[in-house]
Amino acid sequence: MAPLHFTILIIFSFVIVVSSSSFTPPRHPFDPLTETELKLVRTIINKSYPVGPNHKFTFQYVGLNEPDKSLVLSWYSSPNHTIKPPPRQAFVIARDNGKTREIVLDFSSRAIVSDKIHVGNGYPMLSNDEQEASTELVVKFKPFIDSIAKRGLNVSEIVFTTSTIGWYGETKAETERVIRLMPFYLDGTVNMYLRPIEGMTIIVNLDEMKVSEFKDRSTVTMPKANGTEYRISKLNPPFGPTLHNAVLLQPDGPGFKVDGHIVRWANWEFHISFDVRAGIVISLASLFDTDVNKYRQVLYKGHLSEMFIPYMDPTDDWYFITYLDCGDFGCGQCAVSLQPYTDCPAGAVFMDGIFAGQDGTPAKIPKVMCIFEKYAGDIMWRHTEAEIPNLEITEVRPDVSLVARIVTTVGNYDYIVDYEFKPSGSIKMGVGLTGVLEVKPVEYIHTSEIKLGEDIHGTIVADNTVGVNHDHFVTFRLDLDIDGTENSFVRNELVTTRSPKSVNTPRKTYWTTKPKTAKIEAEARVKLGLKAEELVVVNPNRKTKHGNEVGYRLLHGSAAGPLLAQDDFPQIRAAFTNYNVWITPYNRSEVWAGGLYADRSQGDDTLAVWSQRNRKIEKKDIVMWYTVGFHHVPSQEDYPTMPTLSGGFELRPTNFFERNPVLKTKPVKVTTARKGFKNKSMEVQEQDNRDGRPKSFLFFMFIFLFGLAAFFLCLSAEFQKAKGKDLKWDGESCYLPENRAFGLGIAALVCVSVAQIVGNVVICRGFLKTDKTGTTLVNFSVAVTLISVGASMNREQIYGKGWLNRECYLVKDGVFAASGFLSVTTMAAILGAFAFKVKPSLQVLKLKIRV
Ligand SMILES: [Cu+2]
Repeated sequence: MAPLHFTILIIFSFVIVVSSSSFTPPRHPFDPLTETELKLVRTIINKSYPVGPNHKFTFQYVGLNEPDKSLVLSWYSSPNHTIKPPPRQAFVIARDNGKTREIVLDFSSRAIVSDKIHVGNGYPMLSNDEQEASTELVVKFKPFIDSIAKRGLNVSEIVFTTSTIGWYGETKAETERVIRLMPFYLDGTVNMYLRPIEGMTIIVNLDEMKVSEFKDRSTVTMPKANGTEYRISKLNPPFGPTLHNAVLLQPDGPGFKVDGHIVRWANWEFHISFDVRAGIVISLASLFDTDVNKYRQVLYKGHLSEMFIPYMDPTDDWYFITYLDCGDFGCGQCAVSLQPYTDCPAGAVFMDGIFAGQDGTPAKIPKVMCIFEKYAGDIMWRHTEAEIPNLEITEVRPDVSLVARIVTTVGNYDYIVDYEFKPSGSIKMGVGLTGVLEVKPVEYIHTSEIKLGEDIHGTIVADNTVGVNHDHFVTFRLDLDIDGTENSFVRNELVTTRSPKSVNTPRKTYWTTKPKTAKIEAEARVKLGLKAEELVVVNPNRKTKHGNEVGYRLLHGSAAGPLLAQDDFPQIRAAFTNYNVWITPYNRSEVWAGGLYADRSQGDDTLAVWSQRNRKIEKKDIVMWYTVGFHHVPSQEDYPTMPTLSGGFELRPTNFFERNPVLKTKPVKVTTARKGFKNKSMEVQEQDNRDGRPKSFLFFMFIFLFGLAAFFLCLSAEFQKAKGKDLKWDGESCYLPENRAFGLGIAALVCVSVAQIVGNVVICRGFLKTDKTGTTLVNFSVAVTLISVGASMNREQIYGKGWLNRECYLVKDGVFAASGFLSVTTMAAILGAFAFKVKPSLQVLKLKIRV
């Protein structure tokens, strides 16, 4: 083949590889949308709608469109998941010139397959961008600047939080897409939440991006900055209490494997994903049962569905603070990067979260989720037997669990959400509340100053500062599939029974179980704590060897229900908290307990409304909804930051196994750590961004193909170079005609140089955490020198001039071939360094603080 044609072929192949690898579908149907997919969504939507300066179009939610459950299960149950996975689609909620648009986009056909305008109540999640834009608007708003000046404050020290305002019976026309901005004062503190500036009503219309209402009522005492600091570097002695360093020591490294988004640990296998609204999403959690030698289904899908945080102050500055955090602000969108060793212990594996910004451009929250093994010094099971003469037995197994964690900082509050898997088969959902209280300025510094009969709506926690009473309701959606989709919900009541007269006993009473299977939704709404009952999800089609229905029971945490009246507007919107537990039949559209459109919702699309349909739930694919509730009466210990307050619940196997599933677990070797000991697992592990792979592949191919081209061009030059027979002699001087090896040598030089420049400059500086480029530079220099010299010897050497000192020179056999070999080894060295470690490729967007 002619060398020119060969070069064209190489470049053509490269172009094909580039274009074909630009879109690689992920492997698992529940994998979160990748950077590439988000970009594709943006491109297709921008082409399909008149997006531009005169047509406001904003992305409010972009996520994976829930794949059809039956298709997912068919794929999942096929041997090695070989059958075709369900179509991969994105679900987009956008604001399109004042309307809410729902778009479903299919990736394989690269087409919009569904598009409709939402006509009901409520608005989509707020984007970070529009909240930031609204604060920038107000800080330049003249009446606001004047008010601040009137109070003798400095505008440059003001920061805002953005608050949704709920719904208080307004008609749909009156319910505009607006938010309220709440100003806080820095001036000597970074703990702005403890210095609110009250007495102002600032409303911003988000669609028009203008201040639609501004009122300044009064000046209220502002709490001082003194005592609000929480950074250790700024605090003064005395310090304490002193804690010794603690570490989980795993000399053999972590015991779990992360393959893409699939996590395997002990007897568990599950998929973990990130959603901008829910945060962590756990799917297809299965347990390996050694008795039957296979994985058994437990949880099809579990995640945060909604949070409800109503504050208990009905005055003008506070009445509207009744957040639906996940629906209003996005519990994933507000999630923060986790700090290695403090947010998550040594040995944790971190994963990034990728989501679409307001204009559809992908943004990343690095290390947004972590997975780690937890050894808290608990006992998994034990027994000491001392009753047998001459024999004492003690068997103890320490408890180790696997935790998937996310921290959502919704303004002042930090919510720690844990999904904890135990080898015994339990899954524990944990919610930790920490951060900063939301406070109200008052004139008092002591409880004795409070007027008789006056309600200050909270606790004086510092000078002029009241921590306002409030609730936290955190609702999980748990699509349990116990050994299959056909499940029932059993309320197993423990009933006090009088001993029958027929039995000769001095005992008057005992309790016994009265199981009742809930047939319809109304029978499965539970207010915890009212009676003694076990709540169990069973598979009535599967029984143990002893005839018990296999199941999972709910071990609930402290029971807290709503205290607002049923007809109060916030409670109508958050009616999903009316019961702690609900069971609904699986419905693909029933995901968000407060409604798909939570902001300014009117309570017509909540779990409470769906449940009113009273559908059949016996032997059906059912979903459990559980609300973790806290009534929070603030205390002085919550100031200036609050120690974590924890709650949660557990799903525990009940007659799921034939016996204790951890009976044969060997005792874990627990080692103590000493100074100077380097633990292998201490290294922070970072999950490679899977979406970075196509990009890495492109660079890989680029260098590989150019290296290969250089090799073949050198080889070709080797065969075509000037030979002794070409040499002419006029008696005095020598002459050599120009040869094809000259062109081939130049082409090889270009190829090897391009690959080297791209490899070293672009990749090594931009992507690699290595400086092992020295060897490639030596190789490269030798190769370039040989090829340059060789090529120039194949140029025309004219009479009287020759190549050097009027003498003609020929390239020795093997020089070009050796150069080709050197080119290949240079590229191989670069590729080796490349494979050594690839940094994530996505640009990290720094997110500003918001509420
Ligand atoms: Cu609280």
